[in-house]
Amino acid sequence: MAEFQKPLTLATDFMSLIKSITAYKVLNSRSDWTVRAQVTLEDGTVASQTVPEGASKGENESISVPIDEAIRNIRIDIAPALVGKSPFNQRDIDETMIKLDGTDNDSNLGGNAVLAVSLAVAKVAAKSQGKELYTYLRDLYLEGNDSADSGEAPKGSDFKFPTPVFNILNGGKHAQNGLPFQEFMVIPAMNLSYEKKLEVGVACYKTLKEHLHSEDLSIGVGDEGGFAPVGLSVKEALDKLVSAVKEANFTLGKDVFLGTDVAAGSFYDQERSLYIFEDAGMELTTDEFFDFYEGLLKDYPLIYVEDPLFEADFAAWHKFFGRFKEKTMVVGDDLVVTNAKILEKALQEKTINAVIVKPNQVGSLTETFDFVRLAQENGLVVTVSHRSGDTAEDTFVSDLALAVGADFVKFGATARGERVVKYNRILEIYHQKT
Ligand code: 2PG
Ligand code: MG
Repeated sequence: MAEFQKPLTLATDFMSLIKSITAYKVLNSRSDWTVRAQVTLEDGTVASQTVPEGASKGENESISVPIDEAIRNIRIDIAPALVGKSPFNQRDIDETMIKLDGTDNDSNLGGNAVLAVSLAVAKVAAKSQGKELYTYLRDLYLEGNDSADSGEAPKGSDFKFPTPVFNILNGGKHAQNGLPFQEFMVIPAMNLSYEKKLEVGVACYKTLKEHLHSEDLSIGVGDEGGFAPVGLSVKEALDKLVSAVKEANFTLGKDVFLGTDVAAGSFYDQERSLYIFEDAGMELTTDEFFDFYEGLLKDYPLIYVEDPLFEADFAAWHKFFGRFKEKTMVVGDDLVVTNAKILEKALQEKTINAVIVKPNQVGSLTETFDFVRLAQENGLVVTVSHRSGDTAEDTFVSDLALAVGADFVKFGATARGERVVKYNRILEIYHQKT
């Protein structure tokens, strides 16, 4: 008797299942160990993925477990649960791991373990289909997008190229140079080509270097490749950016704008409810800090302000948003930690008009997509970001930015291999597409 044969209509009928998953440790840019997961399909396709690690983290981020535990969890717990599954059903892969973990912050298996596998599966699936990762991710993203027609996501073969925000002067936890704000950024005008925008970032980076050197300030760099001189106040740091932009012959407020990631939680004293600028000997109440921002927004073309306040103080964020939203993008990072549930709250309480996207804050690709979808449905500006501890082999966030149609990318300065490789990957795609 003839055997029943399934009609070969589904593309997945031709596709390979997961054969094995393993993991081992590799080094990141801060000389810390990180996990690399490797996934092999039955058809022999192999892909691997490392995960980054932040220094200034939000309290609600997915929890990384120690490296040896992460490796063990991938080999002993995650691999048996995923072997035999289809790598093309990303939601099933991610939900299986989330269920296996059983917590809402990945603290059993480790967000580092779960994310490494989640992203490696997407990569191996793309590779097995012979697709570029950004194309595969775009299709995956749009599949779950009910409002694909009305959202900001790219359609068909159209890809939107993001504007980089270049962190060319480092402070906070990335530099330990006494500068309280973490990142000082130059942002090229939106109407330039991606390549031109990179040229603008490079030019400002170089003039900043010359400028600091001429003033006998250090030109050593911080974790994200920006310069990290000691002894500058916030305003002096912004003044250095202004000089760099001018010396590169750009017009500030026309060709180039400024931005900052305050990472305010890293210098907020929760017990005393004060923002502490230790080196400057300043202690500011939230209201005083608002006045400080008023001055900054008056004096500098700051179009991007990330984490201006301690993340748990939603009432202050609401007030800040009401007061400054016409003047600048109010960007939530530690506030929302790439978590759709927390974003819902942030939206209800009217606190932000822009978000940062970092897959390792939430622990899986599916949850990252759910977050971006919600952000875009609500008209928020989207920035896809690296972490301060990152690897030079990892360009997943570059492809992700293209896939979701991000408005901005934040990959640090145009220096240090692990930063440059991410800008260059978008350049590579840019040349494929234009
Ligand atoms: C941030 C990030 C990346 P970290 O705060 O936005 O720039 O820093 O990875 O240390 O959290
Ligand atoms: Mg941040």
